[in-house]
Amino acid sequence: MVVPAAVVKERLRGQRIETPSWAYGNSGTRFKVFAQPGVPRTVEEKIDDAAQVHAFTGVAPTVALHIPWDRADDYGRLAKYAESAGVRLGTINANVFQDDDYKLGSVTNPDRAIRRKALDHLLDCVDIMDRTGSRDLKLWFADGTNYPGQDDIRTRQDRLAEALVAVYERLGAHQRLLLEYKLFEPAFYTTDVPDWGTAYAHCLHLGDRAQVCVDTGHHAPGTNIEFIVAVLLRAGRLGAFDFNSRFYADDDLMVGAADPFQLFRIMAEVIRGGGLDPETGVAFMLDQCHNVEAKIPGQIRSVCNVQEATAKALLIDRDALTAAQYSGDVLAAHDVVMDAYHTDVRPMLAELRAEQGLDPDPVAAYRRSGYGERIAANRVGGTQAGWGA
Ligand SMILES: [Mn+2]
Repeated sequence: MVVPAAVVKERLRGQRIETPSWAYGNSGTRFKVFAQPGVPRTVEEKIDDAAQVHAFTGVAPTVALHIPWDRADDYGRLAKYAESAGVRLGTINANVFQDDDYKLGSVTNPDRAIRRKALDHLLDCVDIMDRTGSRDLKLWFADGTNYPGQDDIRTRQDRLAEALVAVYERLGAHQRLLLEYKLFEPAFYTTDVPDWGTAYAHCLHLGDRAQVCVDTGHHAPGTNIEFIVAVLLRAGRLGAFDFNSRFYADDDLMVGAADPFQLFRIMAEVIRGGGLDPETGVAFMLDQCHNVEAKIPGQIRSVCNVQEATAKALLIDRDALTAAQYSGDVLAAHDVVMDAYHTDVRPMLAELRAEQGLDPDPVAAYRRSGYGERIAANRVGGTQAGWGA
């Protein structure tokens, strides 16, 4: 049976996609950061930009902060500012990778004092969560080694586990720890949390509120990410996505740009495993940097890409698929999936937006609004906030 559009739209209405504060600031590669006019000079201006994405899409009501890039004197006041702008503060992202002290690692560093400094930062982030009302603390560690013998692989796991326990014990009853993994970079020989299995093992040891964050750019080429999603959801440990696209390494390009079929396959497994149900608590976050394209419309486009993949995945005729699978009809089963993927869902999404009082084309509407020209004219002087500041 064809899935009715009303059913798909109802599920889409409930989806929430979080945007990252760092997407609005200047970013680049290790070769060059290309400055763009109108980038935020303060965390408040980043929040203003995030509010634009929500205003035009209706599904991006929270913005993730990165500490210390988004450090504020008064986080309670910052939370109020966000509310007045039309959004809320979301996930707190810790940063233990930018100090000289962390050359040989943060929480896995051989030096106890440096490990303590890193842990203190993570605990500070939980204090901030208490004040912002954030649910999730996202941890990504750049820790690793470049050469065989540089440090003891197993001892580094022990140090990591010790720090994670200390952070987990500090969390409030409704707060979660999201552990992100990444195959390589900046470390090139070993990374201390290189894959979902390592992240999962640490989370199992910690408890139910320790969950894995799947950054779609953090795998080896050819990795079947939807399989990881299925396994983690089955185990009740998929906490969040960091969505982005990759062609080669950790490219942080717009989600759905490099491989929209992969994004569809991921969303199909999310839906199959109940991950779109609000009670499951899977957070859909963007983790992207717009190095050469305009940032706010880049975020709007990304949100729309996630919605399109979700809509297509919702269109999979589950009854027909199950029937084909049980009858061993491989081609029919594959056809059911591909029929959904090949459906043009853009008219449905345009209709959904119109029903919600939004413009059917959020990127075009943003461009017409003149916001980009206004910030380029007004945000002069000062230093851009965040990365590279
Ligand atoms: Mn990430």
